[in-house]
Amino acid sequence: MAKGNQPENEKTKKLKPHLADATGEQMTTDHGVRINDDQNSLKAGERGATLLEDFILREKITHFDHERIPERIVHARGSGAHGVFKLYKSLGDVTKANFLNDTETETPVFVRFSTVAGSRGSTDLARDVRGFAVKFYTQEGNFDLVGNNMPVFFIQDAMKFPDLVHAVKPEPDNEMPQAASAHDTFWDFISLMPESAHMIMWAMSDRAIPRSLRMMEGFGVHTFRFINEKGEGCFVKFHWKPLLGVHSVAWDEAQNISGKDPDFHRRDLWEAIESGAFPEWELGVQIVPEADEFKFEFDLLDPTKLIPEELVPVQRVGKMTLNRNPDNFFAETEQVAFHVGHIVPGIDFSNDPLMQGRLFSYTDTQLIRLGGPNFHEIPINRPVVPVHNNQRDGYMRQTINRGKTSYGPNSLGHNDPQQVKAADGGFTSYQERIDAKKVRARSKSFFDHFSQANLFFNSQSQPEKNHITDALSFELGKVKTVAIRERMLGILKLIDQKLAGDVAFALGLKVPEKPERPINHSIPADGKPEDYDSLIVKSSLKSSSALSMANTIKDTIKTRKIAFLAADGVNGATLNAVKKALTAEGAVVEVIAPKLGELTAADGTKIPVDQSFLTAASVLYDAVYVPGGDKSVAAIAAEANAVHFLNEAFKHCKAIAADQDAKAVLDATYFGSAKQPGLVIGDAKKLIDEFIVAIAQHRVWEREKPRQVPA
Ligand code: HDD
Repeated sequence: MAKGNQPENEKTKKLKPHLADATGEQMTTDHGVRINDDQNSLKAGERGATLLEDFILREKITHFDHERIPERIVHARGSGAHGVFKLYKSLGDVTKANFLNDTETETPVFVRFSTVAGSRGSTDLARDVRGFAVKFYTQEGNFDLVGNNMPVFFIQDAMKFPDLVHAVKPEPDNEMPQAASAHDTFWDFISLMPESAHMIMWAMSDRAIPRSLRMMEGFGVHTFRFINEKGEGCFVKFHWKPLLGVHSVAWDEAQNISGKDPDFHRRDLWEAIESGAFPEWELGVQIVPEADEFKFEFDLLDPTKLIPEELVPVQRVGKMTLNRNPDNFFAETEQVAFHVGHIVPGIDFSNDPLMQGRLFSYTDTQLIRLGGPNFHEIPINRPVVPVHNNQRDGYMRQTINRGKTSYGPNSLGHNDPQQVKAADGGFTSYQERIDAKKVRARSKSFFDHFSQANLFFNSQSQPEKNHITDALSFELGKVKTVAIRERMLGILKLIDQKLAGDVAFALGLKVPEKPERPINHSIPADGKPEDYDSLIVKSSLKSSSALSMANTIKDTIKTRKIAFLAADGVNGATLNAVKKALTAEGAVVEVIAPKLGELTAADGTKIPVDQSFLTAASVLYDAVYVPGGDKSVAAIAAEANAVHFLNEAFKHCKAIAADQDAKAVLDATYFGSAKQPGLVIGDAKKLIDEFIVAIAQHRVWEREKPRQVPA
């Protein structure tokens, strides 16, 4: 079952009995009768009517009619992969969870990445939060870490989740726009929901348009609890840190990719795994002792807050490697059912009100999505350890339970299955003391909505700040109701005056002197509105370097896609030398030419062509190289699509390299061949070295400064 270099593990072995290969098999009906003809329906005579008795036709069409299941209400668009998790060091002092103690075992995982708002067939490059859900198949049962690529959330209480989702989904009268938050209902809701201010900064940042799913961070978002063998608890935040760094595309690029290849992220993940370039993340934990629960300026239970890494460092404790693509998208990626409530001994919930509400939602949604209470029996959802309990029956039950007893206690069946002592690994909840009044209210410690939004904005590099300003100007520019735009400017003013001013300028509006007080529905109808000014706390920490992608890893070109623009007469020696050097560093090179087939180099050698200018586009690559060779250079310089390719690559701040004698191609572009950052012109060795450094920088965002470019 292992494909190429994609290894087996305990979970993949368990999936084996469910695999079906169509190699040399005879065709049968679903009841096992061998089929003689499944191309012609049964008719009364050759030209006659089709007969109702044709059970082969009926079965085939009926199955087809029922092929679709309800898509996820959120996170419908997703891509999955199998892998393993290996612990570096034991966390035994804080948690008894076996997979976080044992450094020998490899724990199988299945991961599903997703966008949130779009439908199942929507584009990968929507400006959106990305889901980052990991199912650990541990020896003590499944642990699902159902997180996102952003560490905070829009709302503080799960009660508001349906409102948030209704607001961001396409508007109900005309079902527009698809997979986009740039519309009135979303910003109407956000402008009335000041607690979303911090998350909005993340969602308007480049984090919402990742270069690759392999280049995103992941976060458990909520504060969880760890429990050790002694029953002692502490708080924990989970992180995933990608070993390729955190990188994004430009917004203009994202919009183009959505047309050129809406499956861009899915394809990128699939191809990386198929080629053996397995994506890797380190698992990080921020541990907070219980005694420190109240030592922060924010409430640990508030999901709109993060713990700055300057205050509590992230300890990297293990590594996840995704090393196998699913065999069947529907059976695995579509049917996988994640649940925040799937925890194992040693891990527990906190009282974060968003988390508590999620605990109900995830089982409930699988019941409707996967058709009943037996979704845990679908192969991808089964734990690697056996399941025994007195749950029975229901739609699509697969286990054939034997014996008379399906209740406990019982004497007829030896009282099996038996409960397990805590000392032997039986799950027990953390014994938190609760002595409180039942209230529908929110803690005042949740009321500071702006300090971390401000901290996030302050922590960004200038290009990142520009992108946030542009994103807000774009999104609010698509909002038709001026009052909503103005209300949002009022919110932005509380985050950063200059940001509000710049967005107001783009919208042709003024920042309101006295911002409208956003309605806050967390206040009960008979309660007093919040004192708005008291919400504006300033964080003592002015900036946090982990929040800026400018500080990420920039020393590798592994898996980067580089386009070579060439035509007949190309200098084959330089083309091959540059290709060899880049691929040796782990990059992927594609030769793009006026037509498919082969190129004839100046020395007569043949060079295979990977794409033509018709099938390729610059937005699908990380960098471009133009090799020399008189005839090839003349052809590329005269090829409008090639010039457009380079112009776009330049606009999107990508590294561009050209041989000394290929300058004529650069001179045909709007940016020319004058010396500037990220533009490498030279010969062989020097060109290669400088080009590799430039690609590893990911983007030359500084190039945007003049911000006046065509293409
Ligand atoms: Fe959720 C799916 C992440 C809040 C209700 N959520 C879903 C998925 C991810 C998240 C990654 C996709 C899982 C997959 O790939 O199958 N959700 C989050 C995060 C949240 C969050 C990080 C806040 C910290 N979610 C949240 C709330 C509720 C839900 C407050 C409801 C009260 N989420 C759902 C759901 C989904 C879901 C409706 C849709 C499909 C599914 O569960 O299986 O139940």
